[in-house]
Amino acid sequence: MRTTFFVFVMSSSVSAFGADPFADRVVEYEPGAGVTAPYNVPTMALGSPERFTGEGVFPSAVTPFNPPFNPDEIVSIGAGGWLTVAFDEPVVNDPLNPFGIDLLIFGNAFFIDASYPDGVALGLFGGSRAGRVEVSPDGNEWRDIFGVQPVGMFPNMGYADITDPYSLVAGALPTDFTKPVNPAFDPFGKTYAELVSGYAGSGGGVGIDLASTGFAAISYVRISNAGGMFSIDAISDVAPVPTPGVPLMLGCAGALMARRRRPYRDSPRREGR
Ligand SMILES: [Ca+2]
Ligand SMILES: [Ca+2]
Ligand SMILES: [Ca+2]
Repeated sequence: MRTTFFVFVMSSSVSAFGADPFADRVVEYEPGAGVTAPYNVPTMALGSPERFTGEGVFPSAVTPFNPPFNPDEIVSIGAGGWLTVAFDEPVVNDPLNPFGIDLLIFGNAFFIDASYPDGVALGLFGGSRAGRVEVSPDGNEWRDIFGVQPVGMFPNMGYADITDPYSLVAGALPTDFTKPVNPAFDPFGKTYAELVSGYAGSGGGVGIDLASTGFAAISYVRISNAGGMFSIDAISDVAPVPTPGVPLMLGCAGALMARRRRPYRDSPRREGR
């Protein structure tokens, strides 16, 4: 029971204190085969995913048909390469997270357009096939996320109010990069308007559920690649959906307690149980 309460208060601390939900530090980077400058800067995987790309080249909004591609936005990982990033605030396996998804990885996959330039999703291009995602609470003990590729469904979407999938201007309504797309949503054969509706305000991303790892929370993510090449834009911590009826003050008090304990950040030897 104590674990359950802890999970709740840690997740509340994120929203209560407005902590940055995105990966904060690069721990290790091995570019792998075929990765050259300028796509070899690992800090490009930190911070928020991109909403607008191609500045100075072909400025355009990030949509599931138009992924981020500028070298000051993404970092590439080739065969034999890996990238390890760390979060300042632990990413919690929170039962209040939508669809059980705790972590989102934003890459450079995109939909092939069956009806250019209308934006009808035919298939996915540029997803990883030999990628691997591992997580760790302390940077020492690692566990695999099985059955997940680091780059793939769902391609990134920067704005929720764009009607042109190749828009040259930004939208006015930003999507939420801490909200996963419903994994049950099937994008194929959908029009762009249906895709926007299916994303339901989410910015996309590959959804990771920490439940299978047995870790209550993690602070490290390692993305590796055994073949081909893909790029990473960002990694984010999913925001829990507030439970109606839970008094705000309970969440705040719990968050203060959780911050005081700081069990994962300052106790590297303590492993998730
Ligand atoms: Ca940009
Ligand atoms: Ca979960
Ligand atoms: Ca980025």
